[in-house]
Amino acid sequence: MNTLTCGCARSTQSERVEAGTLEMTGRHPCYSYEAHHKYARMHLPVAPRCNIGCNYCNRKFDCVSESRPGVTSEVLTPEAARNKFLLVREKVANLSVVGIAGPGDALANWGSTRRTIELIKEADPEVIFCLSSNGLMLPDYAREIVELGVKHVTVTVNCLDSVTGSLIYRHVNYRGKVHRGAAGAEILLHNQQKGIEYLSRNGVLVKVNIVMVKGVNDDRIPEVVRRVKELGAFITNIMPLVPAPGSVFQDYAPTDAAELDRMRDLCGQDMQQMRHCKQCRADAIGLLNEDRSREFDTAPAEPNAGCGGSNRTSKIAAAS
Ligand code: CLF
Ligand code: SF4
Repeated sequence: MNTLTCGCARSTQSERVEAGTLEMTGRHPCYSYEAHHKYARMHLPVAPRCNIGCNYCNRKFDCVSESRPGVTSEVLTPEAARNKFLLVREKVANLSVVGIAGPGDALANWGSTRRTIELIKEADPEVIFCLSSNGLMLPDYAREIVELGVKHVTVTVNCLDSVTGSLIYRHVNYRGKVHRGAAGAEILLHNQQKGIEYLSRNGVLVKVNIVMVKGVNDDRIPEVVRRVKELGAFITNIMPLVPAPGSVFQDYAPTDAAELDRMRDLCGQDMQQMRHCKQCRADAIGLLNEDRSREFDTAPAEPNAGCGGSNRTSKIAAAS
């Protein structure tokens, strides 16, 4: 395994974060509540594959950890993604962030993800890049993420212990070998924490998403929040379970809104909480509460595709 060594262990997070990064964060609609009314983001769906199996996910749809189920996305090559960015930049005012959030995992498709960032950086050095990942491959790629200048990374961490993890993750495909149950969860949880610590110590603002599943991980969420705070994370985003048809958790109750609020209040005593997440799709464009992705749709429309109101064709590659 590529060993990550952290920066100075004694410096505080604010000392490690450059002023420029904090300025960017003021224009990031997910990291800053105030920014979400003003600044737009666009997601580029260049990452179709995933390397783990979450029980709340149906891989016919986008990654549930950073998007809502029931809609599918086209998949773009890095070159097509750059071209789409140039088109959208002309038409969407205050576009500040380009995010890669699936429809699978950004790091399970690292070649495409990295190339997309490089191409867009060449075209516009001012863009704020944002990545979302399950964190499995962070020990391999965190250093490159830092070197690329990405300052905002989201990692979904649902628990700290492999027994709870085995209830959430069916398998983990790590470097070509499939690990099931607690053994797979162990690898994933270890890599997530190692990656969050490395990124945080190297000037990246890490947001941690947590999917709240009643009776599975809900009583463990406060300890997840405390742990990721220790590791240097910037903010947590506790998200409701939206049971995806066809997923293992399809018959589980959706997370109750009042219980979610109470959990956010409780965890807010330890750490800053995001409360304005829209669980957007992997090709979302615009303000968080005003998705304009269909205006820029390049996929041919198909009648009766029935994807939660969208009629895009799913071009997502098979899950690992
Ligand atoms: Fe996209 Fe995610 Fe970056 Fe935001 S979304 S990769 S951090 S630019 Fe934002 Fe959408 Fe919620 Fe994600 S509202 S699902 S938290
Ligand atoms: Fe689905 Fe992979 Fe996202 Fe889990 S990390 S919700 S399996 S796409």
